Amino acid sequence: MARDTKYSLIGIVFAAVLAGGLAAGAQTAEQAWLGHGHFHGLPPVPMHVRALGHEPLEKTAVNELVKGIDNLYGSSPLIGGNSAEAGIVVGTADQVRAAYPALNLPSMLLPEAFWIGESDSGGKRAVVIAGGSERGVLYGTFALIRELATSGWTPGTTINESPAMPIRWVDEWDNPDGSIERGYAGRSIFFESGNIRQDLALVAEYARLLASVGINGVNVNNVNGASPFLTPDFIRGLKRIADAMRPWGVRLALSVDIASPQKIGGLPTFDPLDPAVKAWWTAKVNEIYAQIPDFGGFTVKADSEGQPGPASYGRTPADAANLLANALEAQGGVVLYRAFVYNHHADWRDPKADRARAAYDIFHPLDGKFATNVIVQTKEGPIDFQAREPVSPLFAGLRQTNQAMELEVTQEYTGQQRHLVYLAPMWKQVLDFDLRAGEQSTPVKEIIAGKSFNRPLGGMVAVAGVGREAWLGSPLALANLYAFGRLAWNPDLSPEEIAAEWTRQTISNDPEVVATVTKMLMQSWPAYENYTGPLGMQTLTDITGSHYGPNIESSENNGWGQWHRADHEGVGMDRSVSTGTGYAGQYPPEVAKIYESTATTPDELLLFFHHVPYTYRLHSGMTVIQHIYDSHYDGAAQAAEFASEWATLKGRIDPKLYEDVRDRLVYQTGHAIVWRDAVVQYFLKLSGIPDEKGRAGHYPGRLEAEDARLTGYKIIDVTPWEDASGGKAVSCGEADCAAEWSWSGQPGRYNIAIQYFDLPGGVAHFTLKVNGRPVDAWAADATLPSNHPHGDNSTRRIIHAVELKQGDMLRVEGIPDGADPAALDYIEVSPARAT
Ligand code: GCV
Repeated sequence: MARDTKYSLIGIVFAAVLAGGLAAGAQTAEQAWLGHGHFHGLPPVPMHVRALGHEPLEKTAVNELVKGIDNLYGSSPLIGGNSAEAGIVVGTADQVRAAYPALNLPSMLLPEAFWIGESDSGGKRAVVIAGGSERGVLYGTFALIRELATSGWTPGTTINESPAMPIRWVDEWDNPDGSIERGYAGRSIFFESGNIRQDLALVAEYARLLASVGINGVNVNNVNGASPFLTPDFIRGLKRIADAMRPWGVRLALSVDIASPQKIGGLPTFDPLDPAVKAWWTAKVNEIYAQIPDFGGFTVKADSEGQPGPASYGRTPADAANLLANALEAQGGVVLYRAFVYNHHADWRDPKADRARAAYDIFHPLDGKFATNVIVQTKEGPIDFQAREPVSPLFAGLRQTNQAMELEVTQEYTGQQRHLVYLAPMWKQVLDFDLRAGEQSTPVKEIIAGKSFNRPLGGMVAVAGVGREAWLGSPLALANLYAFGRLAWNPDLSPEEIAAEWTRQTISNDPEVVATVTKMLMQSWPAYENYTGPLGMQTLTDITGSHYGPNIESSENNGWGQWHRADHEGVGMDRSVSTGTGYAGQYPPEVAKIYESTATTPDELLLFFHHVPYTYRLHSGMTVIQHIYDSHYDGAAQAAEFASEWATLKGRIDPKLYEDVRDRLVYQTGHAIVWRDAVVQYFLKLSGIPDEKGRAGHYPGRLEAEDARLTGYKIIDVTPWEDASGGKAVSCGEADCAAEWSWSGQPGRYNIAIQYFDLPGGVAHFTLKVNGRPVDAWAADATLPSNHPHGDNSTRRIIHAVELKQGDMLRVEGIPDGADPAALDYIEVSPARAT
């Protein structure tokens, strides 16, 4: 990949403020980042497009150019013409060479590569897009649109790019009934009620979006429960999805259940070495290719979390992967075999048991045994998309096997799109991590690109989880999908520049808006890590439930193996070779040595690799327990900052977008406090060591519901206890209930926070009254997990600047509805800051 600006003429830079791209209405690719607003700046060259070829992807490229130019400059370009008229020329390298023989194109362009430069024939300047193939033409076109939308075209620029890795796919975990596993944006764009949806307009829009950042494959169905997708009816329906995506060069792939020959094929076995099973898969693959000639291939989850697998017959993952690979080979398909294979009934009493070891233990011995069209797909860390994990050692453990890295765009463990968490900085750390295989430089990005070990295939796959609610449910979450595509294309890009690019195209090109949004995005993952599970403890979320709110002990005393082993004395999992599970020894020696010792393990991963006392001093000089307290207070304060930073954008961006994101950030501020208080009070109780800053366990201005005068409300224990202040709340089993406190502070203006539980299955109503006068009333109408009062649904309402004097009566009235008992945790009264 190369990019150079031949001479430094400052070209036309389009910096005009644009109207918001995230407009309401139909769900389109424009809504995510292809809108580009309306710059109405001056175009760099005459808006006259000369198309040199007419293959389908070239036609798409020209259509996209027309749409992009229209969005940018407010008028459509003219199409056609000859070299004398052309302002933008679009074609394959061969077509460009024939039409512009004097132009100095690179001698070789790979099929997905493109070159963008200028021709100056007869004093007539044109911008030329030349693709290594029609696909390269399309990617080059999107690149030019991006360039125009973000910085404008600088005369003299040439851009010469090719993707870093061939596999750049998204996985969707969509089920036939239209639900989406770990999806947080509504229902499937592909399926409904056991069938393919009639209207596939959204699928085409999605393909546009993906192609615009170079993503070339979509695995459309859940890796769990995949067998129904291979029935003949379903395959005929899948053809329609493939047809809808094909104009953008996005290939369809499928998750398959390795037991399909038995489950839907009527065979008595699914043994990968059985000849009848082989014949079944070959026939099935041929049936698919008859409908979908450019079918991408299969993704497989086997012997994992209850999915059947080759282990049932004493066979290996290589046996299963090669069975499918052989069936696909003649047609050009590939197998993405997931290394997410582990025993979820592990013995938690066994100090040597360790889920983190599983992928390496199972797959490393099979290195070299996989067919050439198999790619082993490994999650970025050894556990499961936690807020922080070390890089999976398997990337260095497979040197004769193609590899892909799996990431999650859908924010399963990272706030489920209700929290702002821009994940590109985390992914970038993983991509850049040098595993030092063979004592050579082997950063993960080069391993998965096939460069380190000279592999023909490899890539990046993201579980995307898009749905029918604005793609990812929350506007700023789309930066993650964008960043995934950009990093899979070029892992050397920085998360900041990607964030700025996305902001410019989606929200505004106003430099202050770009700076503010970029800063917020960049701060969001560290903030989330701080107020959830720092020091490599993993996320500390409810791992047996929603994966959303806090539930610290849910990781312990069960077979799922996400243990952090917190006890009265200390915390962390000993994964050293000398005294622990030996996991650290799975890394190449230079890295293994770093993780083996507490002295060299970086603070942010200390508790992933070591069990230490709470009084252990980190490299930062702070004790572990004080770090736990501080990071949670810091993280919650950082989350509150996002709302303040966003407030500075009022009036500068689309008002609907402004309000939507503002409300989300206010919610996040409150939920970060739920997280902070849960983790802090848990470790305070467990360790018995006070917070040296005096915050843990002391909440000035907090008035507990269980201490109030209650009418109708009954006191309940909340489970887990740390999810409610003091472990208790009040719940209403009557038609209406009230909790009342008398205020004993100094007269003045106060903010009053009401912490309540917003349960699904009903819309409870609350009113705050001061001396009988209503000051606020609201409905508990959010959609949050857990059907009992829990950190998942604990929600904060803040009423600002209420005048109070000593003796005032504060009363919260709750009216339950359906399954929502208007449960209340506490109120907190704090001085209103003078503004
Ligand atoms: C599709 C995690 C998720 C599961 C997911 C699994 C996987 O365990 O919670 O929902 O299943 O990962 O990646 O297969």
